[in-house]
Amino acid sequence: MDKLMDKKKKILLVSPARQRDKNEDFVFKMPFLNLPYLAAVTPADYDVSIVDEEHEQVDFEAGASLVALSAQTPVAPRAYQIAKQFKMRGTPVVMGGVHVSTLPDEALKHVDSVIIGEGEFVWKEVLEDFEKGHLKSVYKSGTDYDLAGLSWPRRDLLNPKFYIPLTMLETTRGCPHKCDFCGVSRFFGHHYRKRPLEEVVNEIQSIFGNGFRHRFNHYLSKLGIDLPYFIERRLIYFIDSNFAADQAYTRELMKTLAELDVLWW
Ligand code: B12
Repeated sequence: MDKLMDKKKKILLVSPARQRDKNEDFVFKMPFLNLPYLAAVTPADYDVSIVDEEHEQVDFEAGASLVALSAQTPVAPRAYQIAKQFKMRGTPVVMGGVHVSTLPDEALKHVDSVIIGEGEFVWKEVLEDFEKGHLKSVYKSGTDYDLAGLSWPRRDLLNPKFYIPLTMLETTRGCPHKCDFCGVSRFFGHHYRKRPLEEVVNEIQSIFGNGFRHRFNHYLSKLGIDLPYFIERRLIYFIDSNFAADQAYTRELMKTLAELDVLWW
C-alpha cells in the first residue's frame, strides 16, 4: 500500500498564512472549506494533502508535482512568495480564489495558472492539462453551476488539533441582493443558489447523526445534563454569504438541526 502511495503524484494544496503585526494576537483559527472542496474532486490516483501555513511549515522539498494555492486578498502577497519558492524548484503552481479571480493579471506574474470562479468544476481539466505538460494561463470556471451533487469537502485532510472545534458547512452560494460594494456579488453575480436540502441534511447527518456522541448526548440530555459545545463538538459554522435569504429553505434546515441537537453559528 505504501509503495502504491509513493508512486502517486503529490498535489499540495496550500493555504498561506496571514502576515501579522508583531503586537497582533493570534486568538483562534477556524478550519476552511475551499481546499477541502478541491481535494474532494481530485482523482484518487493523486496523493493530495493540505498545508495550512497558519500552523505548519510549507515543505518546499516535499516532492510536490503540482502546487495549488488559495488566497483572499490579505494573504495574496504571502501566496506569491510561496509560489516563487516552488517555481524556483521547477514545480508548477496554480492559484484560485476570490482575489485572483478578480485580479488574474496580477496573479499571473507569480503563478503558472489562474483559476477564475468555482474550482471544483474546472479542476479535472486543470489536472488533465498538467498531465500533458500544458497548463493554460487562465481557466475560466463559472459561478453559476447547479450545486446538486456537489462532492462533500475532504475535512479529513485538515488536522483538527489546529482548529477550534466546529464544523464548517455550506448550504448556499451567492446572494440575491445587489450591493455594489460587496465582493460576493462581484464574484458570484446575483444568482443565489441552494444545495438540495436533502443533500445538506445527509451531510449533516453523516457528521453528527448516528455517532456515539449523538447517542451519548441524547442520554445525557434525558438526565438534564447539558455538555458545553466544545466537549460535544456539535457546532456548525455556516459559511454562506447569506444564510437565510430563502426563509422556507432555512426553516426546513432548522428542523434537522433541532432534531439532531446541533448548535449553529
Ligand atoms: C466564511 C468567510 C469568512 C470566515 C472564514 C472562515 C474560514 N476559515 O473559512 C471569516 C469570518 C474568518 C472570514 C474572514 C475574512 N474575510 Co471572509 N468570507 C467568508 C465567506 C462568507 C465564505 C468563504 C468561503 O468559505 N466560501 C466557500 C468556499 C468553498 O469558497 P471559496 O473560498 O471562494 O473557494 C471557492 C473558489 O473561490 C475557488 N477557489 C478558492 N481557492 C482556490 C484554489 C484553487 C487552486 C482553485 C482551483 C480554486 C479555488 O474554488 C472554491 C470552491 O468553489 C466569503 C464570501 C463568500 N461567499 O465567498 C467571505 C469573503 C471571502 N471574506 C472576505 C474578507 C474581506 C475577509 C476578511 C479580510 C475580513 C477582515 N477584514 O478581516 C477576513 C480575511 C481572513 C483571512 N485569513 O484572509 C471577502 C474577500 C474579498 C477578497 N478580496 O479576498 C469575501 C469574499 C466577502 C466579501 N463580501 O467580499 N471570512
